[in-house]
Amino acid sequence: MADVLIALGGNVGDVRATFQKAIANICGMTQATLLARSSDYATPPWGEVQQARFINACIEIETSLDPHALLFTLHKIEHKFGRDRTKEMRWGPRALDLDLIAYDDLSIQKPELTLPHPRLFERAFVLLPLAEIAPDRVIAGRSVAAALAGLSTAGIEQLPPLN
Ligand code: A4P
Ligand code: MG
Repeated sequence: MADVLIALGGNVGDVRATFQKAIANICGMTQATLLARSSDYATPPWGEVQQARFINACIEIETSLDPHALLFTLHKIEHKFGRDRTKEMRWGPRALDLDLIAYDDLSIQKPELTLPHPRLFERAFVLLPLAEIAPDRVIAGRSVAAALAGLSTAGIEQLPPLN
């Protein structure tokens, strides 16, 4: 079994409801156990594109799927919840983005799958939810909490749980 961290993001539609359903789908479709789920966070948009604020969260799962099969399944779930990669721009608005952050301590350097996620350490919108569930996890030689300490979390708001 592998211990896997997944980041969720979105800024189109009812993102928090999408997350709930997407997490159930991730566990069902990857035969995974949900080990931890962060709060949802409202986050200022990162990148060049002018767009609505995002909701972000992170989960930790245990699965026996290999990393490529897992990413393939995550893409299927993105599509199921309204994401159409042919009609969107890089770093632009989307209903659901599922990024593989870490898969055990595995290192992969391919365009279709880079592990750990190559932009993890630039992104407070990933590290802040991750620090809630796995502050001591060491990724690429750095603990999540230490990596977060070097970034600004300005404008990021932790949201109360949904009823
Ligand atoms: N890929 C390679 N490695 C991975 C991995 N570890 N996990 C490949 C997931 N995918 C990986 O991904 C492009 C390609 O990367 C895929 O075909 C996959 O095989 P994508 O999700 O289609 O592209 P993207 O999402 O436009 O690019 P990227 O770099 O993942 O950007 P983001 O950050 O996901 O962009 N601001 C806030 N506050 N919160 C956000 O969630 N998200 C974005 C979207 C922009 N600004 C944001 C947020
Ligand atoms: Mg992505």
